Order: sequence, then structure tokens, then C-alpha cells
Amino acid sequence: MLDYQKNFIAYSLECGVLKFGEFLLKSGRTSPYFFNTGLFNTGVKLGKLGEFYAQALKQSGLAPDILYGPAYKGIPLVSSMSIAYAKLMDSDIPFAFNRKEPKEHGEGGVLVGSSLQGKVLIVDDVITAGTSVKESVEIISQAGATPAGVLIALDRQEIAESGRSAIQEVTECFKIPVIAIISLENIIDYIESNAIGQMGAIADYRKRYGV
Ligand code: OMP
Repeated sequence: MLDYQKNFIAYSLECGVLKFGEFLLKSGRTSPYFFNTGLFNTGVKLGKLGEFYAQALKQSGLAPDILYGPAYKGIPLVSSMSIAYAKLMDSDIPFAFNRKEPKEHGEGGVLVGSSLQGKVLIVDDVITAGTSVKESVEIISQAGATPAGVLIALDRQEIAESGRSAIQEVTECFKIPVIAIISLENIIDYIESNAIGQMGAIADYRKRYGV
């Protein structure tokens, strides 16, 4: 695990973003941990979150032409990340996001920000079933641009009903890479070396639903 990944886990714990307990997921599964990026909810926290995303993009070696954040959670993510990336890499990368409700007046449409052109990196929080990614790929393709990858905060490394992980599905179906700042495996390494969390419950959960 790289230093920025360790720091991201430590900061997520400090902000209450990563929690241990019993949580009902969108999928109906009861998970012994939950990751809520909505709790990076001050200027300083969001600024730091953007830096972690920017570092993950740098590490990935991908060179997208534009960043795209699906509404609603992707909007602050893509905004803070583009600011952090400009500082980190001295590269002013354009960004865009969508509206959930199309605007009928003024400039109209569902897209806001820079125009969606070239290779687009989708920036999201957590992928579980991958529903949001499919919608983003459609919007990007309709705009005449090309989805080039997905960047998320956490890869839960879970198996879907299809028998594959949502990330494997995205990778195979759209032929694009999915990059995560951290994965469940990183969280497990971290809690093992720092003697925190409910290792037993997480190991059981991983055995049952892990990929
Ligand atoms: P999909 O769009 O179906 O992939 O679901 C992803 C969503 O799961 C996220 O946007 C969250 O609403 C939610 N989620 C988390 O944010 N953190 C978790 O640790 C787990 C979930 C979840 O419900 O699976």
C-alpha cells in the first residue's frame, strides 16, 4: 500500500467517513463497514479529498482530456479534484458534470462545465452495482466523447449477482479501467497493522461477498 493510500484511510477514519458497525447497503447486504464520502463536508476536508483523487490519477498514468462527475455526489468530487490536479501536476484539466433534471431554458440541456470531448474520466465515490457508471457512459457517448476510465474512492471488491464484481463488469463491458484510491484489501491491511475495527466481521463478510 502506498503512503497516500494509508493517509487516505487514516483521514477517512478521522472524518468519520469510514465507519465500522452494521450497515444496510443499497444491494440489501448488511455490511460491517461503510464509506460515506458525503462526510468530507467542510472546505478543508473536501480540499484534502480532491488531493487524494488527484494523486490516484497521477499514480494511474491515465491522461484523460476531461473529468466528468455524475450528479449529485460526483459534482464536488470532480470540482475539488480538478483544483488539486492543477496544483499537483501543473495541468489545467477541464471538468464537466450533469444535471439530474434537464434545463428547458437558457443554455438548456443536462451538461454543465467544459464541453465533453475526447477521452473522459468518470469520477465517482463508491461503485456497488455500477448503475451510475452505466448512465455516465451513455451521457458521454451521446455527447460524442469517449469514456476512458472510472476513478472512485473505494473499491469494495464485492461480487454481484452475476457472479462477477461490478468493477469487473464495468471493465469488461465498456473496456475501460477502474481505478480506486483504496480497496477493501487496503482497509483490511490497515486495520490489521493498526489493531482497529472488527477484523472478524470484515473477514466473514469478505468470505461471503468478496471477489
Ligand atoms: P451503484 O451506483 O449501484 O454502484 O451504488 C453505489 C452507491 O452505494 C454509492 O453511491 C452509495 O450511495 C452507496 N454506498 C456507499 O456510499 N458506501 C458504501 O460503503 C456502500 C454503499 C452501498 O450502499 O453499497
